[in-house]
Amino acid sequence: MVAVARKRIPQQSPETSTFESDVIEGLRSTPKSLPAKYFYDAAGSQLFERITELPEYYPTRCEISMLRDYAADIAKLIPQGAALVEFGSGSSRKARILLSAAPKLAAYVPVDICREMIEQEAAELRRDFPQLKVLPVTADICKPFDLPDEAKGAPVRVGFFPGSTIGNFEPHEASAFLRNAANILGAGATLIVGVDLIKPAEVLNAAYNDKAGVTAKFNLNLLTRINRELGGTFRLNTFEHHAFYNRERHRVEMHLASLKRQKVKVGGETIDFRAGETIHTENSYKYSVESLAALARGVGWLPTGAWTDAHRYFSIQAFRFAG
Ligand code: AVI
Repeated sequence: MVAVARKRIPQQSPETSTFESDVIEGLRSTPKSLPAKYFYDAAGSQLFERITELPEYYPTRCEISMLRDYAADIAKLIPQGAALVEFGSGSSRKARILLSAAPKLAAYVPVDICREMIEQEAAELRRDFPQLKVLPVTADICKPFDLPDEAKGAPVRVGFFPGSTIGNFEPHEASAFLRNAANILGAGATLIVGVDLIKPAEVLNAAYNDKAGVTAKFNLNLLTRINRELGGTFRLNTFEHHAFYNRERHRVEMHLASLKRQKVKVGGETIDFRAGETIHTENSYKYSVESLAALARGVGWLPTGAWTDAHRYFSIQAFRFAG
């Protein structure tokens, strides 16, 4: 028998109680949903790393080779003495390409919610780029946060938001993110964004339904996390990964479908599932160069450059904020 952890509210950290209330709220809604941000516990982050190496998952490979191919052009948008601010920096792997191409940069500000990761990454960057000031900030990139004084004092700031993470936001959230970035970076700023493009459904469906089943594991890991952290009773073999391109809404949707009628307990609540009922776990919006430019224009960012690969699978787009 599986031991089910009891709900112990007084011992919970604020993060756990937000996770718990978000999960309960999502599972009580019709249709059921869970926020995609909760995919990224330690196991989920490792699974995502494996996704980026899958033959079917083109975005990471495409973006990295574009950053390498167009580094010199992109670096022209980074003026002397500028501070590069990366939103959701993680491993800074992509920023390193820009840092090497733009030696006139004065500072690099990696911003991420995970303090441990950016502090460790910052130490390595200081070693590899000894002339660069590396000024990590721990913050939620969707909320207002303060830049370090040295970055505020730079003649101009350049934002960097690669990985098509913007595609995991609802369009109104993407627009709120762009507005927040403008407020943080200030007048005269440039923003460089990596965005996955609208393309034939077969390519998208294959990218989110890989043959090795890694994306399925990544999706199902959310239930493992709920079981472990919230004492949930999800049986993983009774749920199945579903991912498909929704042409009308220009997004890949991921769901977890219950294979049978069942009850699941989470944090003292009992959730009923019909056979075939799904939990909507992620949207990955795909844009055209024009549709992202329209969204950005709406909050004051003017398009100043756009690069795509030969297949037009992925784009890197640059914007300027006049203020
Ligand atoms: C992180 N994000 C841009 C990925 C995407 O493609 O939307 C997350 C992902 N989900 C399934 N595969 C990858």
